[in-house]
Amino acid sequence: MGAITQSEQVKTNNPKNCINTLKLMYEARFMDEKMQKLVKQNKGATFHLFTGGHEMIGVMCGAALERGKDWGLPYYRDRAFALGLGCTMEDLFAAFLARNIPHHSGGRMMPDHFSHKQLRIPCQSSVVGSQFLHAVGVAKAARLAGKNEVTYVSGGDGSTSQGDFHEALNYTCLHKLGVIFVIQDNGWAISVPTNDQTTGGSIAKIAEGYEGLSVHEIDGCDYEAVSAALDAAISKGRRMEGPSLIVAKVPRLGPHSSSDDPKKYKNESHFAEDIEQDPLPRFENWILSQQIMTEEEMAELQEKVRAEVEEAAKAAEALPLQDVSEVSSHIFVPHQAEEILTPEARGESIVIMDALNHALDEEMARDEGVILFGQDIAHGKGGVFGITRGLTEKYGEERCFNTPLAESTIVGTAIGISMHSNFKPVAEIQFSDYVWTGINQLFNELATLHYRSNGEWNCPVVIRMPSGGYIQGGPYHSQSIEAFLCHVPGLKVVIPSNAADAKMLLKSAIRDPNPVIFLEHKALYRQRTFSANPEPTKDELLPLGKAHVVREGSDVTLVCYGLMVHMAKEVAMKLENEGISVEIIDLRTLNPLDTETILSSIEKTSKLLIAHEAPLNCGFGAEVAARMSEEGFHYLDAPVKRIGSLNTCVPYAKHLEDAVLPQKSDLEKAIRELVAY
Ligand SMILES: Cc1ncc(C[n+]2csc(CCOP(=O)(O)OP(=O)(O)O)c2C)c(N)n1
Repeated sequence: MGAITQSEQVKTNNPKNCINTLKLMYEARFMDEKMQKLVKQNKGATFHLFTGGHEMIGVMCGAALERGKDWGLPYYRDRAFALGLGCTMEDLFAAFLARNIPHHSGGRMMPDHFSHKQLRIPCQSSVVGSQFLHAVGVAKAARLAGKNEVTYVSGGDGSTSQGDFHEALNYTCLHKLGVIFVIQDNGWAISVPTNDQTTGGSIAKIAEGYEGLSVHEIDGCDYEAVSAALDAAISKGRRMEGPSLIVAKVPRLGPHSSSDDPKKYKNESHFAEDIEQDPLPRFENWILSQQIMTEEEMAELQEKVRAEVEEAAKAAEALPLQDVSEVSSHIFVPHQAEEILTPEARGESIVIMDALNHALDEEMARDEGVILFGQDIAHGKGGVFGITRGLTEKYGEERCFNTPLAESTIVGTAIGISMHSNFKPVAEIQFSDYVWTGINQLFNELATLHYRSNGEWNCPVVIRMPSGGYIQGGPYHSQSIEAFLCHVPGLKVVIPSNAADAKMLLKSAIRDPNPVIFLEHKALYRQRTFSANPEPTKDELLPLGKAHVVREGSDVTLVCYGLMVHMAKEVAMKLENEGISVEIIDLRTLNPLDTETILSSIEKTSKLLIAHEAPLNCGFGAEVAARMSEEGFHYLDAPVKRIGSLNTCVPYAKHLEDAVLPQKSDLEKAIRELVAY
C-alpha cells in the first residue's frame, strides 16, 4: 500500500482509496477463509475468530491513522484494522499459527491479539473491554507530551457493558483526549443479543450523556457513512478537541469463533439479514456504480489477493515455533539496579511519610517523565496520608493530578501512559483494600504485558498502596494483600519497614522498567520511635530484591517485613536478656525474594520463624516456609513455624483487632517453642 495521507484516506472521492480499501477487505475476507481451513488441517492453530462482516469498518479505521504516529488498540475481531494499519498478512498468519515472530506475541497469545511496536499497537489481551482504559492512558500521555496523536480503540457491543468502557469515556471526556472509540456492533456478544445486553438497545444513546463526546451511530458497511464519521472523529482528535464514539452496525457473518455454533441461537431471518448487510458485495456494487473499477478488474484483484493470501500462509507456516527453553523468558525486563550507600552523609531523622515525599520529589526533579496521579493526591491535600503534599504546587497539575474515584481507571491509564515513550507513572491507590476494583487491570493486564508480548512491550509503572492494620481501620482499611500480589508473575512487590529504606527503595522502584507494587504500612507513616531514620542523600539507592539482616543472632531466624520488623526487634531485645539470640531478617522486597540471605541465616541458627500480619492461610509465610524446606531442609533442626493473623477479616474495635492481628506475645511464645524444640 502506497503512502496516502490521512485526510486523503477517508475521503470518498479518491478512487485510489476505494481500490485500496477493497483490496484490504479482500485480504481480510480471504484470510478468514484460509484460517478456517488451517484449523481443520491442524496446522498449529486450534482456534479461529471470524471477522467476516467487520472488514470495512476495520480496514478504513486502520488506513485512516498515520502510521507510527497514531495509536491503535484493536480488539480480537479487528484483524481488518491491523491490515489497514499495515500489519503484514504473513505476520498475522504466523501469529495465528503460534509461530515465533517479533510481533503479535510470538505464539504466546491466542490468535488475533495484535501487537506491533513500530505501528504503535500495544499488545492486546483477551479481557473484553480492558483495552479502553489503556487507550485513554496512551492519549493522556500524548497530551502530556503535547502531541496531536490520535488513539483508536475498538470493541464489540458486548464490551460496552464493562465498567471500564464507561470509566474510559468519563476520563477521556474529562481530559478532552483524542481517543476514537469504535464499537463494532454486530448485534451479538457470542449468543447474547444487544437487547439483552444494553438498556434501550443502543450504547450510542447512553453515551450521549458524556459531555464533549461526539457520537456517530452509523452503518459500518456503508463506505460513505464510515468515511464521514472517521473524517470528523480524526479531525477532532487531531485538533486536540476531544473524543469521539463511532457505533458501527455490522453483521457477524460467521460463528463467534471456531468453538461456536450460531444455529443454537440465531434463526433463519438473522442469517438472511446478515448476508444482506455483508459489506463486501455492497462495496463492490458501490464501486461499480461509481465506475471506479470494472467487474473484470475486480475479478483480477480478487485473484491476485487470493494468491497473496496463499503465499503469506505458506511463508508463515515455514516459520519456527518458539523454543520451549524460552517459556519463562520476559517475565521481567532484566534490570541491574544500582546500590549506592553513603550512610555517613545522611541528614536529619525523618519519618516514612517524609521519606516517601522526598523520594517522589527527587525523582520528579531528576526525570520529567515521572508523573503522579491518584485519588485526592493533588493540591493542598496531597493524598489522604499527605505523601504527595506540595508536589502539585512544585511541578504543576500536569505532573501531579487527581483521578476519578475509580481504581480500574488508575491502573488502566497507568498502563497506557507507560506504553507511551518516556513516561513513568507513579500511581497511588488510596488503600490497598480498594485495589480490588482495579485488580483485572493489575493482574490480567499490567503484570502480564511484558510476557504475553514476548518482550515487545513493558510497563514501567509504580503503584503505591498504603496497607496493613493496627490502626483500628476495620475490615476495609487494614488488609495486607502481599500474598495475592506475589502470586502473580510479573509484579515486583516491595514493603519497607523504615524511612531510609522507604526513600531509597521508592527511588529504585521508579527507575525499574518493570511494574512495582510499593506497599506502605499505614501504622508506620508517622512513627518516630521505631521507623524514623537519618535521611539518605538524593544519590543513595537500594536495589529491590535485597533483604536486610536487622539484627544478628544465633538461636532462631525470624523472617518478617513491614511493621512486624519492629515488633520482632522489641521481642528479640527482651529475649536477649534471657540468653536467647534471635536473628531478624527484614525482607524489604517480597518479589523477587532474597532466599540466599534466609538460607545463610538458617544455616547458622537451624530454626526458622516467619511472621506477617496477613492471615496465616496461604499467607506469604507459607511460600517462605516451602522454599526453605525445599532448599534449606538440611540446615533445619525444628519444623518451620509461622505467625500470622487469624483467618478472619480485621475487625474495628481495638480488643477485637488485637485478638486477630499477631502480637508481641505471639512472637515471643513461638520463639521460645522453637528454642525449646
Ligand atoms: C471480561 C471477559 N468476560 C468474558 C469473556 C469471554 N468472551 C470472549 S468474547 C465474548 C463476547 C464479546 O462480545 P462483543 O463485545 O459484542 O464482541 P464480538 O465478539 O461480538 O465482536 C465473551 C463473553 C472475556 N474474554 N472477557
